[in-house]
Amino acid sequence: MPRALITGITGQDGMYLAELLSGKGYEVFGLVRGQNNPRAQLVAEAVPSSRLLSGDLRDLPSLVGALDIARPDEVYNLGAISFVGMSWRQAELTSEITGLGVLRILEALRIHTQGDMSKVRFYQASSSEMFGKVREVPQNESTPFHPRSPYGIAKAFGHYITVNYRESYGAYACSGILFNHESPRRGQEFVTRKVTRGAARIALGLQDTLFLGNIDAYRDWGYAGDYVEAMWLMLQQDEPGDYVIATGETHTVRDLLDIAFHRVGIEAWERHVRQEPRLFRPAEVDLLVGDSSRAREELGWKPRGNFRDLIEMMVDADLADLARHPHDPASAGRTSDWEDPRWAR
Ligand code: GDR
Repeated sequence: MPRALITGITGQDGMYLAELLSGKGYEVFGLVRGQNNPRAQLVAEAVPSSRLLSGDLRDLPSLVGALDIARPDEVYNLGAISFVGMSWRQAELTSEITGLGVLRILEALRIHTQGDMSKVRFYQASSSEMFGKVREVPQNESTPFHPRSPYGIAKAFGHYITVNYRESYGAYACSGILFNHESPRRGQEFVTRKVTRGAARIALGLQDTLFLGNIDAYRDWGYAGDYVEAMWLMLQQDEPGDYVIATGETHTVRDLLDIAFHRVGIEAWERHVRQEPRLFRPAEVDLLVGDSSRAREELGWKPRGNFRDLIEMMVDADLADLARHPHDPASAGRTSDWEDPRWAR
């Protein structure tokens, strides 16, 4: 039975990956941060056979300990502070976890394998945010990076340190440069889920207005369930490498609004949406669209479904969820603290 350790198992991707691997017969271990992490229960429900180990990407001994217990064949490093908007507010913490955390888990692996880093396969969750300011369209594995947020900069460090451990120590280490990927499990701070949740709440009369930032940004949005499959495929190749994972289609936040509001029977979303300067980012990534030819050719990977299906699925899931839990505090549509205008100074 192959064994895998997933950092960030409590996040959207961690949960889909845990389900995928356990369905393939893996023994799945997950690293969980903090005492009594409330999201651990969600993982236990989704993948009852998974085993959760305490550890933190800020704490090297805990990482070595988790590796010694899990004795994995594959390690997937998905743990990060992943919300770009927040990374300006907590730039140091983002660098510490999203950036230096990658070095720590690689170093823990070097200790655990006693230097033979080819023995355990390693996946690093790199991001299209590393491309940042548009240099070329579409973006592929050789497009230069120009990150525009502390998050993107931390991810660029993680990417390069992964490449460096491959080149320095012969690590079997892959970096997946994933473009945006969404699902009903997406956190409500991200724009797709904020919009699908907001449209559903407005249609049900639970909310009247949705506050957004820049709705002219273009993103290449795919389905998270497809993207975790690409992570696994990368680690099944003879040689490790870096791959862009994307749909190749790009849409604006406006397109997202069109589809989500249409799904709930509202055509004039403009009446319900207000753009607020406090929700604009200090530096924006205007246009992302990925060229995943390498993954398609070498891994045989391709995305299923399209953008409209994805957004409609998310709206339907939010409507169903709100019908079950209309008073769920997590769905109260409150302004989160990162949106507080005092941060904008
Ligand atoms: P992103 O995702 O930053 O691309 O990173 P997000 O959904 O947060 O933003 C996408 C675009 O929407 C614009 N936007 C808003 N975004 C949010 N969150 N809230 C708003 O109110 C809002 N209004 C407009 C943003 O400015 C941006 O242009 C995601 C994350 O999952 C990263 O961890 C991952 O690495 C990349 O995708 C690939």
